[in-house]
Amino acid sequence: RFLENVITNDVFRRGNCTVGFIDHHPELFKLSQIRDRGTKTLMYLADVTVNGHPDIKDKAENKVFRTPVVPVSEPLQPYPAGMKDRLQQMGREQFVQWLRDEKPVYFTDTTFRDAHQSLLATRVRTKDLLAVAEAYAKTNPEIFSMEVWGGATFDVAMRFLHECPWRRLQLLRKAMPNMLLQMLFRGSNAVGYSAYPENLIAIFIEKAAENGIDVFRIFDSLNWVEAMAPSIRFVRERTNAIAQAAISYTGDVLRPGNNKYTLQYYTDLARRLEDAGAHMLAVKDMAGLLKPEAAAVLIGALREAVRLPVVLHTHDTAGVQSATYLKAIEAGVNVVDTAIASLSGLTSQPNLNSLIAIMDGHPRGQQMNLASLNQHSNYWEDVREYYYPFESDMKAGTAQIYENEIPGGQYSNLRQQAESLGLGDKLEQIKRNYAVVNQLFGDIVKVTPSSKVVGDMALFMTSNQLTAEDVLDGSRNLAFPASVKGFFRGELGVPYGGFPAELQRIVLKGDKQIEGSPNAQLPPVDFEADFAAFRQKYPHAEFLDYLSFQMFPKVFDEYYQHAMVFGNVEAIPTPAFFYGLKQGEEILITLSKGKTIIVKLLYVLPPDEHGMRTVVFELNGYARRVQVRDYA
Ligand code: BTN
Ligand code: 3PY
Ligand code: ZN
Repeated sequence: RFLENVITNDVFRRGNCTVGFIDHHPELFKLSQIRDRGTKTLMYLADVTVNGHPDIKDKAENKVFRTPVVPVSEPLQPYPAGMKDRLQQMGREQFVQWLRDEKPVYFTDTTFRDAHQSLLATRVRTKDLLAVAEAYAKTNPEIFSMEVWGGATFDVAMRFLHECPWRRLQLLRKAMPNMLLQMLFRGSNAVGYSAYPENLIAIFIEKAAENGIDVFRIFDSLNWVEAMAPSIRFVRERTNAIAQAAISYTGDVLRPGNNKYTLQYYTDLARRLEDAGAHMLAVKDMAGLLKPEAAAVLIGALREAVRLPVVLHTHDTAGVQSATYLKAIEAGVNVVDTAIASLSGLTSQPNLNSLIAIMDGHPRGQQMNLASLNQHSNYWEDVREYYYPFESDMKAGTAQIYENEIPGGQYSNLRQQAESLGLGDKLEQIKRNYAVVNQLFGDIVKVTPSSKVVGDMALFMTSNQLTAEDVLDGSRNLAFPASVKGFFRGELGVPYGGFPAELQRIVLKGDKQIEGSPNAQLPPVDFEADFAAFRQKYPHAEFLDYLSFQMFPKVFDEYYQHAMVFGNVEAIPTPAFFYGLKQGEEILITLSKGKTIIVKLLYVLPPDEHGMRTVVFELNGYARRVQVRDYA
């Protein structure tokens, strides 16, 4: 006999439960209330051992992982002064002026955010980041900033890793007190994929700063300054952090005949962002299109147009972006975005370690701890193996990127997306259609979420074998993807140069474009009433969880239910988290400071007549059995 509980419930297990699941099935949660953390952890391990991890499709049965070597750091050795200390000493106005005039070029390290977002589908867990955070902060205080938060990490942490994104930030803040922590912020879309009410944006920024963010990189997917201005203002007015406004780079400023995204376009934008109150200016080359000669011209012009420090971000999809950085450095760029060697290159950022090596002897180089950086790279080389199911199979840089203009993070996910739609053999067609859609849409900036709209449309055209002419043939009455309709309704704002009128008419089918900015339509959140209702429904949750819920209600609901059943799964080592345990395997799990459990898998019994399996563990030397449903 067994008691059914949430993990043995089919609906929950397949992730089909809706927001009302807890209300409708209180009986499923009774059992979990009384379980202690150790037992919850055993439940998790039993389930993943028997049923596999829902996120892992092709598990390599006999894979053996190397044990990553965590670079040493002396726990008692104090943190050397870093950029965070300098910011605090100088205050932000003086700090950015200092940076602007500094001779050496500085580096932002994206390893903890964009690098794994672009190479490993954002799946790197807090535990693996935290393991090296302190050592990194103690040995590499010359780094300008660590990009650790925002972008896709917020929803992926909850959705796939069952982790609290806020806790990740808090833990990294504590481990890296001397470094500037940076996040990627999508303006009025915050860390989501559509607009949120302005008072929610304000509170989100305030709480992000309170919990550790020092540098907000703010962008808008259509380079729409109106959508970025409120975020810049909130950073200035409600925090002591730096508002780094980012211009998303598209096209090619030096292309003959280019009359849309010209040098003038970029310098005008830069001046408007400076006027809107930005402390720093970034060029966000999300697809890696900025060529070396163009970088020299663009960075030079931006340095002249504004008085702000200038940052350059790129993706190495074409394989040649270090050349772009060198030209940008010679044109006066203050900071470039790079990733630790073993998580660099291809759709990620250029290689930090190698760049530092080639800057040795360069007038803008400075002494850095390459030996330490190389140790950290070795650590990540081994940790990266844990995440092998999330690798793309890209082997080398591609010059096709200049034609399709697909952002790095989207490019590495495209094959998987195509395969899941049964279009695995149509990848080349999808990439070509991506460029076709861009032209149909009037040549727009493509970065989250506008890039997703273009991707959805390219997949739609490919699966329905549509040409540009078919799309423009109003008599076909096509069922356009929802994101495409939303785009033409103006839900992401208005692209530079406006919407192509004919296609807009065809897609909207009589529906109207919204007036003004997308979130001007949204009623403000009534925090008092709404938070109270949230607490009723999620009694173990607090205000930061409420912000997670506001961003992603359904994802939060599932995350919460998972936490109720399995507890906090952050502490489980990554191989066990994704692949379960093998018979006889023993692992150590530190549940909290001073509470470490030793878990050994003894054996898994065959399913009984109800499809339930008993999994027998040893927990701190005592035999413990838990029951899970076998879904095979
Ligand atoms: C337990 O571990 O048994 C209780 C779990 C309570 C988890 C809630 S879910 C949302 C919030 N965020 C956390 O990190 N913990 C709480
Ligand atoms: C994001 O918004 O997540 C990005 O990385 C855009 O480039
Ligand atoms: Zn990027």
